[in-house]
Amino acid sequence: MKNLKALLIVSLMVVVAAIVAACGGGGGGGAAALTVNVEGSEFAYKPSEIAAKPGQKVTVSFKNTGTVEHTFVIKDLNVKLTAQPGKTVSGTFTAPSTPGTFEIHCDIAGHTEAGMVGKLTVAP
Ligand SMILES: [Cu+2]
Repeated sequence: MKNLKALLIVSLMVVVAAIVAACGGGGGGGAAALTVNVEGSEFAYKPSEIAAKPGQKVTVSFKNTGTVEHTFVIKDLNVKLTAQPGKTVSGTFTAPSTPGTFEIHCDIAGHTEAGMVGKLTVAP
């Protein structure tokens, strides 16, 4: 009798765990929104690489820790954030539904050439 009760409790826990797993697993494409804090200075992004899931909503909070104006541009996705020194600007975009890599760069004259580049990787 005692064993049966224990078995019942264990099976119940397994069922609950299965339900929780099913709900939390997501039905693909429904990745939770991502917020990334990126710092820009002369002449680099920190971090310089961002990873997102296909179709994921991405909010970039771009802080200019340098002494001149910097931008955060992902040309392929029509993303452009411009931050004055000491300022933080943010923008939200949706990662493409197909995996790939997208260049991030600062479009202030000379900055890309100086190494102010990064990469967005979209992968499942
Ligand atoms: Cu710059």
